Amino acid sequence: MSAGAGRGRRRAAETRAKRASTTRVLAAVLLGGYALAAAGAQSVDVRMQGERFVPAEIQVKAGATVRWLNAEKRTSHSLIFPEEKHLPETARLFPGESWSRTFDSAGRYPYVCGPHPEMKGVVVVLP
Ligand SMILES: [Cu+2]
Repeated sequence: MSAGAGRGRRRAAETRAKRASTTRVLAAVLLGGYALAAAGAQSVDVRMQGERFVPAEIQVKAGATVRWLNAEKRTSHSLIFPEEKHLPETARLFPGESWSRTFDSAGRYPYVCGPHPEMKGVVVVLP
């Protein structure tokens, strides 16, 4: 074995170490960016499926947007927030349609489906 080959192996090992540390930095940057995006504009989906809201209860942070997506084959649904009398019932959501609401204030926001009042859900908004 020559001295040159030994230096070559050391260089290769150094390159591998640098690549690994670059990967770690990139991963940290990507994860950090993702966490910031989640904190800034959290977006959560609730599916309307099998005449149920899935999940029926969700917890989000203030400022989050919740999107209800009708994932049925043929049934339409709507949303009513009975404790907020000033809010009208939403339009009927047909399969594939969705409706979104942004929750700016902490609290409990129960809701039901207009045509199927046994379909109930709640959005818990944390400060
Ligand atoms: Cu319904």
